[in-house]
Amino acid sequence: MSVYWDEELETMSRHDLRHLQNSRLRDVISRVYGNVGYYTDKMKETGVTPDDIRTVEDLKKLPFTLKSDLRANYPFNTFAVPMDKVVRVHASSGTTGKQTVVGYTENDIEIWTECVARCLKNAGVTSSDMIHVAYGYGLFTGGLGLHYGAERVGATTIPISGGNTRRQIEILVDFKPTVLACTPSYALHLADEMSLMGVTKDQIDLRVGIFGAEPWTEEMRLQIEEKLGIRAYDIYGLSETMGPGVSMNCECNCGLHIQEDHFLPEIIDPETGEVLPEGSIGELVFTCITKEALPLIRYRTRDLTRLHYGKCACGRTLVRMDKVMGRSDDMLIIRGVNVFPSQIESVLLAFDNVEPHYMIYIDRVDNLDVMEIDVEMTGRFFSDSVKDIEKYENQLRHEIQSAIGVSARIRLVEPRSIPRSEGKAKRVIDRRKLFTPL
Ligand code: DLL
Repeated sequence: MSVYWDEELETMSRHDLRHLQNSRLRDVISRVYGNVGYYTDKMKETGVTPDDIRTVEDLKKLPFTLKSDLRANYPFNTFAVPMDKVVRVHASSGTTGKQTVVGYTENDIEIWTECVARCLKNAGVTSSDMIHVAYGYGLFTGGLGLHYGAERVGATTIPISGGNTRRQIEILVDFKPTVLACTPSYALHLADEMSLMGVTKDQIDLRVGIFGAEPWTEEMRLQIEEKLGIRAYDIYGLSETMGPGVSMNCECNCGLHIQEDHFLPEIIDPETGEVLPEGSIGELVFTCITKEALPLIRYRTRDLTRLHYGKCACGRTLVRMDKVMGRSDDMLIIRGVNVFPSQIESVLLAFDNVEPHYMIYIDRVDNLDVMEIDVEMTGRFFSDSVKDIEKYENQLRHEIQSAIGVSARIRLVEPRSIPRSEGKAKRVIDRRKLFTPL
């Protein structure tokens, strides 16, 4: 049985793939130039015409598209087809400003469905599986994105959506789905609630998790695998390019294969916008080469990662991206030092008795940045070692200081005292009010 969903495209030689990308790129550039006033104006301003863009190497001549450009053209002005060709819209959550709206033609939905089906196949999902889709259904792309892909694979799909955790657990026990799709933080929440309800992993049949929509560390992946007795896979995507399914790791777990026949990736320096050499860490930028309704050109994701073009042991030739380290706009600058929440997570989760739930607070006191971290501990820790709390806090403080170069006040808190999320987790509260959202 093949391990690929679409062997021809997933294992195509780099030479043939480049050829396909070049021709799709030329096509999309002439479509946006002809149909999207925003791109016509921007290209004219930059002095670039569609004839200047012949191959992927020419991409760097084009200007970037930013989230603020989509907001300025809210809701539908960046669409490249008339509204009667648009069969669906979704929107991104808009936690830091007005939401952005994305649209799909029938063909866009077809491509999205195929991309998610490929991802599920990467994780070994087949028509014999039953998938519990606990991503939110609605304007968020997670629920419907996974749903269509799961049905395309032929798996039995449970469209449970987010929330009502106890009912979700009842379904896990009674229906016995084999695949769980939700955010990694919600997977942990489900595991915790299961243990509170006295449900053990032997009472469920889950074997695979399809987790994404938020950054999560390798340490967190291992904890989820242990708690739920599953193999946890990482699925990546963003509404602006499509939704989930832009990339996904395979059984080798050495990066997430990007569906490069649809999305052209670049890595740039987030400060200067300069394209970085292969292997550098920087901001991921995508050009959608097959989308019809919203084919974004050089869209700046703000996600930080690195690309690997070497062939993967699984046989796929599609470029791999590292697990997302965080977003350039999540980067905290604390007393001048750049800190990513994922670095803190890695340190914390290497300690025994630390639960994968924490909250980082940043304040400015007397013109000085102060970081405080609430770290949730296991119940066992509090009953066994009350006298050791101070010692443990000191150890954690020391490790954090040596890993990131900034000191933090650590507060060990009781089990279940950190708020749980049903969607994307919020782990940082910056009370310095240094920036006002766009
Ligand atoms: O989160 C789409 C999605 C749904 C992906 C379900 C995976 C699973 P947005 O709400 O537009 O879309 O948010 C996109 O979420 O730019 C990343 O910062 C983050 N993100 C998504 N997947 C991952 C991941 C969906 N696997 C933003 N790892 C992106 C890290 C992720 N961050």
